[in-house]
Amino acid sequence: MTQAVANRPMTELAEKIRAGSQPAIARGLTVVERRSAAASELLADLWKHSGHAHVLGVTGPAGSGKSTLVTRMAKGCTARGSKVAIIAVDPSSAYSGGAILGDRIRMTELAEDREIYIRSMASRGATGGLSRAVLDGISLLDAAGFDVIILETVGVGQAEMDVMSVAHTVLVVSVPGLGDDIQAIKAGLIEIADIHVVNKADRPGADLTYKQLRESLRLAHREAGSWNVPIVKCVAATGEGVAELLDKSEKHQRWMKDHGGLREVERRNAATRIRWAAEVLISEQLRAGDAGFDSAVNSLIAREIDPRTAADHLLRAMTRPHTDQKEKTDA
Ligand SMILES: Nc1nc2c(ncn2[C@@H]2O[C@H](COP(=O)(O)OP(=O)(O)O)[C@@H](O)[C@H]2O)c(=O)[nH]1
Ligand SMILES: [Mg+2]
Repeated sequence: MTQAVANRPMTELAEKIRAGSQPAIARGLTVVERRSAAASELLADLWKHSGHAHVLGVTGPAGSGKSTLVTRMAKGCTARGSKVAIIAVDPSSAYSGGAILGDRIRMTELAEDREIYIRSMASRGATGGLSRAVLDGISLLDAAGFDVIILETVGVGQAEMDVMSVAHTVLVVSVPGLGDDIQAIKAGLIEIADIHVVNKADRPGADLTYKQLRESLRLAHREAGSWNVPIVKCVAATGEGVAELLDKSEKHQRWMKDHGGLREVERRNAATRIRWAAEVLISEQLRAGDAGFDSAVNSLIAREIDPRTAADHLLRAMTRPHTDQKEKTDA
């Protein structure tokens, strides 16, 4: 299958993705996950057709009910007329064999909902690889015409933070009864939340968690005119509070649009992508085994030069105008 996908012209695949074909979307996401040259080609075709979807990030500790909540939200968005895609960035993602898969009724509901597309992306390789694959996955789904893309991540690690930085609206999920501290604060998530969710509000201690969150928001520094972060109590298991959550999310989306927030996220996203693409281009050139690189390696081992200076010299040599461009090598 790898070969078949790799040999097919990416332009053709991109067209099918844009037409919304689910098999094509699935194939495209696999290409993107493999981080091959074909992935760059595919993204080059899709990029100009993206930029329309609203990206919702949902993060919080494992077991807080994120997948359950995301399922409810996705169905709610669909009922409000949006096409929804879900990307779960979680190796233990409930969509691929945990709670929700075990919960036949809800999974069946989702599976029959052709408006909702679900994909899990787990980190197999490098940390950077995962966040890049997820960002490209978002662009792909965006170009495929999904109006809302919901990202589920466990709120730990740099990769998850990178992923959350591209979300237009970030929901941080807390639950009562995980000790005195609010998990969001412990995990350093308080400042990235646009909306706080106290899930499992059917459990004792939900009011306390709510109050603690409210207090920490009150104490947090807030610039004048900035978004007033709401706290919403939910019972994802029954769907209670989810409509309010979607209302707040829509309100945030409008606020972002009116206050230049969307543009800011787009700028950050674009800057990240250019930086990443440049890194790939540079390292492709550096590993080409040319004489300059080999001699820099030797100088470094001989302690004649330090790594940063060596890299600086190589980059300068690389960007000299008369330097021949090397042929693009496949990753
Ligand atoms: N009591 C209660 N349990 C919930 C609620 N939402 C989710 N759960 C349960 O919490 C467990 C973890 O849910 P899951 O959605 O997989 O959490 P995730 O790891 O954050 O994605 C599952 O057994 C859910 O059925 C809720 O609102 N109340
Ligand atoms: Mg989950």
